[in-house]
Amino acid sequence: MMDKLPARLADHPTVRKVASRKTTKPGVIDAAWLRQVCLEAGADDVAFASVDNPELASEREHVEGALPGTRSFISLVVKMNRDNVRSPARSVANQEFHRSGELINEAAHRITRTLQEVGYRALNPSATFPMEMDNFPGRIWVVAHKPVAVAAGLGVMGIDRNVIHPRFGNIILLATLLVDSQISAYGEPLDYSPCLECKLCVAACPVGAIKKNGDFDFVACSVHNYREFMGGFTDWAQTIADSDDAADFRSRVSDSENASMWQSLSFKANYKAAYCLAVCPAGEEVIEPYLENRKGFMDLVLKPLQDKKETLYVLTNSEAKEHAERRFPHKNVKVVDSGIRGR
Ligand code: B12
Ligand code: SF4
Repeated sequence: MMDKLPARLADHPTVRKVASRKTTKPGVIDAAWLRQVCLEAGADDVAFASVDNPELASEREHVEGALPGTRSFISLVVKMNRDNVRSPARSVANQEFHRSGELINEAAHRITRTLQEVGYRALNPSATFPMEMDNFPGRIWVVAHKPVAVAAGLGVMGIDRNVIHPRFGNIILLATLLVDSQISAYGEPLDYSPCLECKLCVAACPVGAIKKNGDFDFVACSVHNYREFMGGFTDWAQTIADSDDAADFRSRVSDSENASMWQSLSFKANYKAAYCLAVCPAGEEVIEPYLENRKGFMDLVLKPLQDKKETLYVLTNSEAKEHAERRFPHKNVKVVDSGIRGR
């Protein structure tokens, strides 16, 4: 039913065409239909949550800001290729993160298009980067995928603070779509955690970001792992500004570090680690080699990452510095600035 329109608008060819066609307003989205749409678009698993879910109260104002009238979340999972993520060759692991990010963003984009075409308002915030950098160093993400996935029943956060899917484990990426309609069935949280509490993630993290009790030092993680993102890039630029001349700059930053920064700026920003995901044996599709031979699994997956000669980035006087120097004396520990002011 249209508003009463002024004659100038009512006579417009577009308006006449639209007024003459029969339209039915879409109702509540059928969960089984939507699940099929998501799987066909490339998701490996999907589940739904309501914006009214009290577990997701933290997301409400943010998603309302992005899509006013959001009623439901669509939570997607895409598996990554396991041995790529596990490889000590960082170029291989990074390529896998980037490609999987493209796949999940493409799937989310297709699903959004389908929803739009049947008459819903929907959007897909970036699964990975870019994000809302005006808010940096605060919350730059539109929606936090982990709590939505947990509330929808796609997994539970393990000791490593990543969501572990009951079948695929945690070598996965997540995405969340927003839609302005209710969905006929919402997921329920799992009644167990797939995390085995084996603590391989604690042993693997080179800067000690993951604590045995499940605490997470996100500054330690972001200073090292995100050396070629946001704050790390700013510190690199500060180092250029602070250097007396080229020779001084080259004494502070190695050729390899400069070339790596160039790669991150030219192609896509590269992570330094993600060893917590790599070593995690949880999940029905992942666990068998670990159950068959736990020592063998550690030699094959954990040890090469621990043995890898690489530079670890830490803040001065930090627990991360102490941990890196004590646990990994064969790695080069480099003190840097976080590049972030006013946290
Ligand atoms: C911010 C962020 C980070 C930050 C903080 C991590 C964190 N635990 O929150 C840093 C830079 C450290 C990071 C690192 C990584 N991330 Co990240 N990250 C995100 C992001 C954008 C939001 C995370 C979030 O929801 N945080 C809020 C709550 C839910 O997290 P939390 O663990 O309960 O709480 C911690 C943080 O809030 C942190 N914190 C508190 N206040 C503040 C303030 C700021 C400004 C920041 C940054 C953090 C922070 O401390 C809390 C206690 O540990 C999401 C993408 C998205 N849009 O959701 C990806 C995401 C969580 N990351 C992901 C991945 C894969 C990684 C890395 C493996 C990156 C890599 N490729 O190397 C590492 C793993 C680190 C780890 N073990 O957690 C995946 C996880 C997939 C999964 N299986 O769950 C996500 C979902 C991206 C995706 N599309 O799949 N990440
Ligand atoms: S590596 Fe072990 S302790 Fe860490 S998240 Fe995976 S199952 Fe849990």
